[in-house]
Amino acid sequence: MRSPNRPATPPDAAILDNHRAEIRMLERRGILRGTLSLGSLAMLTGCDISDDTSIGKALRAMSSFNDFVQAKIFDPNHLAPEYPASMVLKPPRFNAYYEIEKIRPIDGPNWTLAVSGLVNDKQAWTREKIATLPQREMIIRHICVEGWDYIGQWSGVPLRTFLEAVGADLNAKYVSFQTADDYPSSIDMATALHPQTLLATKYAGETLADPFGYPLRLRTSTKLGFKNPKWITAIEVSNTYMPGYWEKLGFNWQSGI
Ligand SMILES: Nc1nc2c(c(=O)[nH]1)N[C@H]1C(S)=C(S)[C@@H](COP(=O)(O)O)O[C@H]1N2
Ligand SMILES: [Mo]
Repeated sequence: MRSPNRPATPPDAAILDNHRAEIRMLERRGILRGTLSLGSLAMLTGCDISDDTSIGKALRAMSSFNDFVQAKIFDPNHLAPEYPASMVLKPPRFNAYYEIEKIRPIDGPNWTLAVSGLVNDKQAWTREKIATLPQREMIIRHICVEGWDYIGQWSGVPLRTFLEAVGADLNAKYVSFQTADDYPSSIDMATALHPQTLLATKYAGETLADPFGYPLRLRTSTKLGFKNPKWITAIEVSNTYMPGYWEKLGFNWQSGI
């Protein structure tokens, strides 16, 4: 029997290969640019950046330099622009590293959120308990590295509020997320505490629909789309760097300011 929070069909290597092919196509069309193009170059050349080749080393050095610069210029008080409700795209646009048909939503009634690491209270959270925390709404632009974007209206609990509620060490370096579809992701504490970083439970005032991360997903206004994990099952506060799904494939970890 499969575990309640796990999709029936975990994404396999073939699906990942398809996505790599898609990235190569976007690269040819010049859609991927800037700090990400080096990561894409790694994929284009088939260069495995976990390999200790010189190009691998160069790519890693470049990417950690980009992380360093982006962390330095991140302003914890600067708010990303918000938009009028009339601009909100309904329904939102879907993306994941596999095809939408493969999505198996989380088992809602049995879903719980695990909390671990540098926190005082490691009790699991239910949807009902999360709903008792103060909520915030924001209408922000979602930007995907594939070259598309949309305005979305997200509501939920500010991650800062949640971290305070569990007595997290707010001086820790990272907040990491595990998801039901094996898409680990992590952000730095400055981003986690930013007022426009939400544990989102609603889109356009309605409970999140399955493809968009029901029942809980991250929505940050300061990072690219891929840094917004959907279907979150666990949150960990730590000082250990954990590259996410796309970062392991060469994408820049900060990917936003
Ligand atoms: N769990 C999980 N979260 C994910 C992804 C994914 O494949 N799995 N894809 C990311 C990418 S690349 C983008 S652009 C956004 C898409 O979010 P949306 O479907 O709500 O637009 O989710 C991000 N979060
Ligand atoms: Mo994305």
